[in-house]
Amino acid sequence: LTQDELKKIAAYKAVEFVESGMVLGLGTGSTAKHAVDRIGDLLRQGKLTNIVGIPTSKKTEEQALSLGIPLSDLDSHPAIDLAIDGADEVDPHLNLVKGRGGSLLREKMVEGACKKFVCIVDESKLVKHLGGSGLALPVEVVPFCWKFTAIKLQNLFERSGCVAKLRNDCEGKPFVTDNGNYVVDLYLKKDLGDLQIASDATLRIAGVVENGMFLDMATTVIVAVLVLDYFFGI
Ligand code: DER
Repeated sequence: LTQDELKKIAAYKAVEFVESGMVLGLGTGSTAKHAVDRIGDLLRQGKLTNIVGIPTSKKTEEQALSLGIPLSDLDSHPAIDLAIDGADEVDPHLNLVKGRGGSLLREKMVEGACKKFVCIVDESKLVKHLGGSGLALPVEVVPFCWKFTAIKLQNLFERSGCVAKLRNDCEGKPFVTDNGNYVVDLYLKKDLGDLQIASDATLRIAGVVENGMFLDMATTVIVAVLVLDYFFGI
């Protein structure tokens, strides 16, 4: 089984939570893509009806439109029944790091409005502590004086050996989110300690829009694990 097949297994399992008539938060990323595809299939087969999707990115909006999933937004549907989305890291308390795909603001708005948020991952995303894997902890910032904001973020987590870097796109220009903002990625050498204190501290920096720490938001995490049976010749 490839990693993508594991992602697909987790995604299809999550879609079993979907019932006709639901308002659904549609996640972003390579794992959530499988869930959105599956929802489109079930709608086309008539096994699901009367679904409204609230996309968490322009990319997911395009995918859902191409599948014929009826779409709306938070203004029209402020209460969402169920969101299905991936994550970059999951700790044992179901706290998440998200945003390496750059959609963290709309994801956090949508998933914060859900009664149930099912997070879907392959086992490579499981960590003991958030931010400790040495991979990026994304923070969405306004483009205005982003360097000033990045230095404030770096100093905030100095004790964790933080290095703040502006995320660039494939052409070496600053990556721009669906909301016209930049992303500063924080690379930490030690875990963040109290996550809520860390998260709140970033949001007190005026140029910060949102961070990629999704604390106490996932109600369920589905992990696709490859179990290899070792048969020893006797
Ligand atoms: O950017 C995001 O928040 C994505 O959901 C990301 O966290 C998971 O993306 P993946 O399913 O492609 O690994």
